[in-house]
Amino acid sequence: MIQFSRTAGCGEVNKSHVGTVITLAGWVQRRRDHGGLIFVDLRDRSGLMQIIIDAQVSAVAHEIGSHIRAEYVVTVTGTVVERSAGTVNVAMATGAYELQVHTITVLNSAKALPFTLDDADHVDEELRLTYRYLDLRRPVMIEKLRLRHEIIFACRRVLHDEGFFEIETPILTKNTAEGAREFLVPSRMHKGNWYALPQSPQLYKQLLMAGGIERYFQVARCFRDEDLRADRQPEFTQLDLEMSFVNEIDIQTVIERLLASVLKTVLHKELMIPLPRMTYAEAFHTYGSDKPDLRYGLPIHALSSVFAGTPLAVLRNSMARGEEIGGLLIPQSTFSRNELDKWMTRAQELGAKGMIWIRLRDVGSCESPISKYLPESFYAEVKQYIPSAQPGDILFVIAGPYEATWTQLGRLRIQLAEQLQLVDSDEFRWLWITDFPLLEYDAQARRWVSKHHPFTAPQVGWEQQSPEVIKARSYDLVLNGIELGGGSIRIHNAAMQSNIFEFLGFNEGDMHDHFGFLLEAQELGFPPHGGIALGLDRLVMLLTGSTSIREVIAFPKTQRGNDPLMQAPTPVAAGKLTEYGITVRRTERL
Ligand code: AMO
Repeated sequence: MIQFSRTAGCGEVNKSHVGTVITLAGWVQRRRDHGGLIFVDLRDRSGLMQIIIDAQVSAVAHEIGSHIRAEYVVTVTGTVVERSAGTVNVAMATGAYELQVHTITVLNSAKALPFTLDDADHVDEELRLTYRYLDLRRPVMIEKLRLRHEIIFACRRVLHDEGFFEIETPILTKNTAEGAREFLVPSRMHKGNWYALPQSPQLYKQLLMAGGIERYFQVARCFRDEDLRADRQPEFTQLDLEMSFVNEIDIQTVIERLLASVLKTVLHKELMIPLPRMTYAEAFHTYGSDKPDLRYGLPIHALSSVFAGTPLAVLRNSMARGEEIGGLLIPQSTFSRNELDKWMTRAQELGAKGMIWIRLRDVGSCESPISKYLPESFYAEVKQYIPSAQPGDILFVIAGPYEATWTQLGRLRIQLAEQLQLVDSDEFRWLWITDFPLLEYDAQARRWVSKHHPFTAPQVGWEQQSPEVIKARSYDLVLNGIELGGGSIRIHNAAMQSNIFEFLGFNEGDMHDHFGFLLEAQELGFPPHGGIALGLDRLVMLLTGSTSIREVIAFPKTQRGNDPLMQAPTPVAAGKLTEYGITVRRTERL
């Protein structure tokens, strides 16, 4: 039987408690022993409260208090008193009060911790993840998980009010060719056969539309066996939704209303909707990316015309090959020669053959390693294409194939903005990117692959177009340079779906093996439909100002895909593998 009954949270103690007897329970954050008086900061989820154990008040409590240590779990009962004026701690929510302890009970002891909680920000992340439960005790982590809960709760409320049903879809599912690499699960009952963990509930949610559900959503766990980064985990959570009888704007509008409501209820911020929209072509041409960060400028400038008559062979030859010249203009740059050399190296690391820098001057020749090839009129010519250019600005110039060059410039733009501290971290810049290409060429596999997924509908006119110009009815939601969500209007017609599969190199047999159920459903009264999925971890990361999604996931994997707490993945006993009919070749390191 529980021997105590908690009557308040440590962080909730307020004026109304003064003079009353309350019972708190929590962890010992800090203990200071002043002989007859022991001060303890007691912590629970709600915050901190100072308790005083006075030998004069209770010798028994004082004796117990003299043995407790950091992270002991205790419960205390005592009287709330106001602190004297000089001892009020304004940094603490309950800093005007203290608890005069009558009784204290140790509920559990704690050995010395592997790291000090106050210092966890400086502790190796692997150690934090090994003892994640200790890490989570920190108020900053509890606050992140609280906000995550509030965000999910607000999403559920909005979607419920918008007429969506929350429906769970299977975790053990079929291996499909949706895009990312899947995690496989062996079947014991069907030896030699495998389930796949869903990389998203994509096909099930479409089948729910075939099932007449009309509006579905799910806080869905997704699994992808891909290289990990700060915003990627092998298992992550999507806010996934699908709607019937809608177009792109209908879906985007629901998301905008949802975001506005979440921001208002959770962060008390107004979101200006509708959000701005930009086509993929414009985003790529201006920012070298399909997820531009609009918190700063530094657009890419097309400079082939400026260099049309250049005597410089590298640029002339590049243009003769049909390549393009692009550049970034850094206003009033104070970069030294040494720094400029470093930027040239960075451009090469990003894949550029080389980079030219030019410091603009309105009189005399511009300063640059290629100054002797630049005409006196160079500044005036640049000014024609970049009216904002000023003497003292530096132009970074790269020549090469359009896609590669613009991608390199886009990445340089991000690095420059970081170095020049152009990013206002408090700002939220939302953006829809629309009109993506339907397909992209995978040079390694030597075939066309879907830019979004193979169920995305093409825009009208696609039958007459060649693969590289077909546009998709898809859209991404971008926040501060991070892809927060993606979705599309889907194909609901079997003939169109088979056609698209053919583009992707599926033969008749593959199509039926992988997607026979979908093609058949499309012949049995499939309604027009579309949807979107938001990366919930990414949303929470950005809204809480975190730098990695690992900060907003209770038990994330490391960059190498390990769970250092449970120590997964692990080898499995040979006997267990036999049950599944699996033998492992131990030639490779496990
Ligand atoms: P997509 O693959 O674009 O679309 O994923 C949607 C969003 O999920 C998030 N996300 C991730 N978050 C963390 N770790 C990962 N490894 C990871 N991968 C993706 C991103 C991304 O924008 N079924 C489609 C959606 C649809 O068409 O409705 C899908 O999954 O924020």
